[in-house]
Amino acid sequence: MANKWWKESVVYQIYPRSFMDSNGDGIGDIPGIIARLDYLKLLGVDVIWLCPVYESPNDDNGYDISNYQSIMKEFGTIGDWERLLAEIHSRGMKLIMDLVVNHSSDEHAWFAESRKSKDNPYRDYYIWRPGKSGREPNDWGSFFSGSAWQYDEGTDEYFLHLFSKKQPDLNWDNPKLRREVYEMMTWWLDKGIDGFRMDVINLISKAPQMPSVGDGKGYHFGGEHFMNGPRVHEYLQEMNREVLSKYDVMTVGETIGVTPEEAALYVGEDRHELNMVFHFELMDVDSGPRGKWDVKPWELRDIKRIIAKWQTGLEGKGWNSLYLNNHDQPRMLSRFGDDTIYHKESAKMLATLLHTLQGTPYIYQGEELGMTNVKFASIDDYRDIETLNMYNEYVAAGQDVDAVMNAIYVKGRDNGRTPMQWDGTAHAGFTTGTPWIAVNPNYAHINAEQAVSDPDSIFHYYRQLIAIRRAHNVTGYASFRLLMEEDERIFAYVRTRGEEQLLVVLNFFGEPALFQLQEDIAFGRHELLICNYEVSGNPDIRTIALRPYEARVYKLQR
Ligand code: ISL
Ligand code: CA
Repeated sequence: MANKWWKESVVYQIYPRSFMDSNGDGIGDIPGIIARLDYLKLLGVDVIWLCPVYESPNDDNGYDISNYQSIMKEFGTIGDWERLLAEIHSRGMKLIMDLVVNHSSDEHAWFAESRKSKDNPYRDYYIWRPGKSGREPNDWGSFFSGSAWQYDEGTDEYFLHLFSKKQPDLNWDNPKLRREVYEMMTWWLDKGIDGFRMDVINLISKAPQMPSVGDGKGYHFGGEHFMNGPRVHEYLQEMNREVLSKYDVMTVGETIGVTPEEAALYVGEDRHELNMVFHFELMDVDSGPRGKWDVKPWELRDIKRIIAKWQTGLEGKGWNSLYLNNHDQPRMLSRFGDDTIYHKESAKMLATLLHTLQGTPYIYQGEELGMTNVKFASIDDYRDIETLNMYNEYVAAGQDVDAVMNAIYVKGRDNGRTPMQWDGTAHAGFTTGTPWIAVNPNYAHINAEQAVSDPDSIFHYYRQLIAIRRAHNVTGYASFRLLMEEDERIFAYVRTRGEEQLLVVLNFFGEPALFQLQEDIAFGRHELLICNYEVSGNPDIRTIALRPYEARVYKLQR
């Protein structure tokens, strides 16, 4: 596969609202980020992905944009943003911005025009339909509960919103809308940014007939009619031709419900669309048949199967993105590791997985400290619209409140949105005021100040992993082969590129486990690159007695 800078980068995701507050209003902001850039430089990341910082009424924390070319007042000014970009670049890092163009805010000027009349020039910037027998045009449900349609009295029609009713979907079938989006992207690129993360970009093309999907009762997930829709590749190729191809930038698309085969159509190196996509298969591994709130325990064999499928499925075709959590997901350590007894060991084990696969790793803020899920006592302490809407819907339908709260503890998006834990002082040093969402009470011992001062911390282990990636090209580019496929406790694999090989062995549980190589692989000399425990000599790496959550990476010389 061709060498590219974005294949050799490690990305750090910032959720600005929760990163660092500089002025005591309880809301993270751009000057706060600037003040912490040296921390990110010390960590060693190459690229910063900034979640939306645009003007927004914050129905969905900035994913509802009312002006794409201005900065949210709480976060600062365009001058602050320009300084941020310059400070990032002066440290040799890059900046990618969030592009949210499946929908805008209902407070965007386009929508204010669009709803005025059926013949307004902006009418077709959004998706309007008349009702059917006094009801919504179809039975699609919104990702955030209820119908995906909202009735608007002014013109007696409904508009589509796959997310909240303050996030009307843009109509990509309208060439004028597409032109506006490309001009806006160009405006940011000309300011010198290094790429985009594209929010739910595989939802932009809706099947024109927009048929109902259910049995006549309630609302249903209509994904088959808007995921990877009929014209999505046409639009992305146009965007690439008109905009992206003119710059040396990276792109990563968030794509709900894609398989490796579909992903290859977005990221295939000969397709001129995107560089990588975020898939959701791993994030669905602990969801039951009724979706994300229908929590079931994950199984290591499923995790192995999914990762192996994506590693081999895109091999030689396109590039993988690697993530174990983000601002929409529970904390990886609470979900896939052990956030109590083996806090440090399991966080390092998961980090080893993230950084030794083919693809570009994404670290979500606080992950490098081992930040964990949170359990707020009351629903009033939660802020996320998805969580609050679900709670109201389920409780109104008579579900047990404790069961609903438990689902929130395991899957709620606010788990990943509590403020960054900088030190052991009040509110974890995030703000001198009252934070917009409470800090996780464990900040007294889990915080950046502690981590930076402790050479054995998770933070310094991440630094080591990033340094290894930089020193050994094999870690990013090599091909993947799963070992001990059926084993229920150990995740082991070999990565190969030319004469270079890596052996990665991970114990995914809190009990000892025995790695025994069954496959026919000739090991030559071996060198231990990293381990989350002390290791004293291991002449034969065909058999390794692993301690709880032990992770080892060997470099093999054939
Ligand atoms: O994971 C999810 C499925 O329940 C959702 O939390 C999430 O909405 C989905 O992954 C799409 O995410 C993106 O678009 C949303 C925004 O709320 C998320 O923060 C964003 O990452 C709408 O813009
Ligand atoms: Ca602030």
